[in-house]
Amino acid sequence: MADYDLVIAGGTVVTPADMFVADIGVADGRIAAVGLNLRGQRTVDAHGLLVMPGGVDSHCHIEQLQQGGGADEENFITGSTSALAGGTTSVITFSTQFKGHGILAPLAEYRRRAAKAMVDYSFHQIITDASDEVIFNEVPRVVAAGVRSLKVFLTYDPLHLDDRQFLRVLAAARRTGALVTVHCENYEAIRWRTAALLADGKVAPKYHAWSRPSMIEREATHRAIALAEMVDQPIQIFHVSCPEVAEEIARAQARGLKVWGETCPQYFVLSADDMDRPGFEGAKFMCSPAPRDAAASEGLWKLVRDGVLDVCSSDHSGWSYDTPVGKRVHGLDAPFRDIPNGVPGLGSRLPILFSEGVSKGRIDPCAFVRLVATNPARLFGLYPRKGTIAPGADADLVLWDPNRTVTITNSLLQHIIDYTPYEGLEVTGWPVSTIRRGEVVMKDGIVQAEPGSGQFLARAAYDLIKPTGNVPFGFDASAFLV
Ligand code: DUC
Ligand code: ZN
Ligand code: ZN
Repeated sequence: MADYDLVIAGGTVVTPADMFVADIGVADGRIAAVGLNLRGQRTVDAHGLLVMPGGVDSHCHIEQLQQGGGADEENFITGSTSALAGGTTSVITFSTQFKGHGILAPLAEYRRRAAKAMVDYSFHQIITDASDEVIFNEVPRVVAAGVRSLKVFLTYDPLHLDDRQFLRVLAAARRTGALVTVHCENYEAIRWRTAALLADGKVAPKYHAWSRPSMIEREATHRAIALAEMVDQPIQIFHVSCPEVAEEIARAQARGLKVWGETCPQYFVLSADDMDRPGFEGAKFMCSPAPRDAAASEGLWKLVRDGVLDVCSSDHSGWSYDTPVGKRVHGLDAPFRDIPNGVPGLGSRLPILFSEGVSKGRIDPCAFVRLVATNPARLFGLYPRKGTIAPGADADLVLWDPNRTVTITNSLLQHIIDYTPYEGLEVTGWPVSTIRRGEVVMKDGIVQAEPGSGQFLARAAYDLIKPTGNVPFGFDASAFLV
């Protein structure tokens, strides 16, 4: 008699801590047992494959509402398809705010759009205008609804916050028990350098990197950490591009601060030179912070191994290359300043990291699992439901062929964006099948999942992001509504 709805048989199970050959028994969409000789109504043969937790992509932009109406090209159906094709089963995307407006109405509209998803999903709430109404009334309501992370930009028009506004967001997060995630680049320094570059006629995509060298990211990271330390508010630094930025995080961690660092595949395999292609082609590689160079990429791996950077998300932010709404929205002669930033990466995240990390011997499979699934799940309050293989966890799994060599082409990634910056990149290691809550939703590249079958992941309060209790002079300024 069958004890389980589904058994994944004979694979090498990779947990955050261990690797062993075992069967996984699934009942009611959850892992019910990890053992030997399990019997299920259905069996998936995993001999010769790795069986890993489904990826958790804690930073991706899907169908994000845009100023002036509309939304990002990548929608929740195509975004889910790409994620599942690449072995990712949960995402955290962004509900945004437009200056002068609140956050409740866009969140309601965003939830309506996300209801089509086939991956499980949660949101970060972007704050672009730290008004009294938003900070004192709306943030507590949004956090109570399970959106337990706020995102701020220290640069970008019209998104960026000045230091005073950033402090108000940090304080609101401390009062409500939310994490703050931060895009760290110095707004004024980028504007100043950009003006000089344009005055000198340096307008091509490659000058995007020139406009925002690494010290611009390092300075903002240092400042974000200092202000968060003063408020005693845990933060995650988004998309760290190079070691000198990560070293700011390492110093904070050594002082016992709750500061975490995220990086992304683009910082391991792209460089500033990619933007120096003929004509407009360089726009395909344009994201912020800018990719640096090979030495920076290699240096990031050491910081991953040391645990300073413990999450690798995609920062999927797709803008098609050949459509009028994407990279060329302001024309093929647009100066770098006016070209939308971002690269697609939902479906390529796991293959690139596995190949560059595990196949090339830089990290072991357990470290890979921690980087792409366990650590993001823990940091964002989804663990142990997500991010691990253990009884009681959702049966979100990816069956992985560690020996399969694939040359990445855009069509394999199944996103709506018409290009990938990784076209032609050879990777070793590829997802064979993806299982979401016990349902096989991808097999051999074919995604079959009902639109709307993804679940909203409301995130309750959790200990990891509690403040440390250390405030300067013992005075907790966040207790005052200023
Ligand atoms: N940088 C961001 O901060 N967000 C999306 C895309 C990008 O390049
Ligand atoms: Zn960012
Ligand atoms: Zn982003």
